[in-house]
Amino acid sequence: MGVSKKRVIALIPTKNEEESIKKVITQVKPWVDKILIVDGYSKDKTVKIAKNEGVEILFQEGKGKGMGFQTFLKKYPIKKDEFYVMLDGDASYPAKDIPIFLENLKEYEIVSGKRKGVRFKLKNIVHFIGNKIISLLGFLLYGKYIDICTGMWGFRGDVLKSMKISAKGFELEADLFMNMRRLNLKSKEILIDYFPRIGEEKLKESDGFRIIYFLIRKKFIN
Ligand SMILES: Nc1nc2c(ncn2[C@@H]2O[C@H](COP(=O)(O)OP(=O)(O)OP(=O)(O)O)[C@@H](O)[C@H]2O)c(=O)[nH]1
Ligand SMILES: [Mg+2]
Repeated sequence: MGVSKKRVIALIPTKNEEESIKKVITQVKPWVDKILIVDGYSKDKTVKIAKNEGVEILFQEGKGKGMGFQTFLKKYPIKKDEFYVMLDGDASYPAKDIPIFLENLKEYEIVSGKRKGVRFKLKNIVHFIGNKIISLLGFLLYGKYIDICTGMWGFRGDVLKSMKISAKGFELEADLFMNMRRLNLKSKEILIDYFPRIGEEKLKESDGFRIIYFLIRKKFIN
């Protein structure tokens, strides 16, 4: 059951997360009324495992995490007074913090997780610097500094209904941030743990450049 009186729905985007999805579902379940998985054509057992856990699956149109979110906005009957929490299906985000997100959604229209412990391991240096550059660019172009590339967000239903998302892939979070600014939403960042993902990485360095280009293009071109 959700901690708030509002109905709470967890949204989990997945693509080939068979190694982690059961763990994520188990961690999320106690805090929400419903779990909805938006799947991007997983070729492994992700969908089967999720179905066995009694979770609803929405099969996305097109390719990429952003297209998954767009399908959700188009197909899912979002209600204005519901609360939504989105987190990745790779077990890198702390489901135990969902109640904090819900508590803040009573006051704020959009809530996002600021990741601590994006560690300075050699493997992660490119990620770390890339994340900082993207956040800095977000500040320079849109006037607010947040951890843009975070995969944990909370939204009120009415806010989701007013969002316009054009991102197809991993620019999704940048698009959420831009919607936050464009709609002048009352927002809050919450400090969260960030764990090493279970399973295979899907984000590539080229995605970082795509996100940067997206932030610039949307500001100056369309
Ligand atoms: N619906 C949908 N989800 C996707 C797609 N691609 C990735 N995802 C999911 O989006 C979430 C974030 O993707 P990740 O691969 O973890 O990307 P990341 O967290 O930026 O980077 P790493 O964890 O380092 O790989 C995960 O839950 C993925 O399963 C897609 O095409 N469609
Ligand atoms: Mg991840």
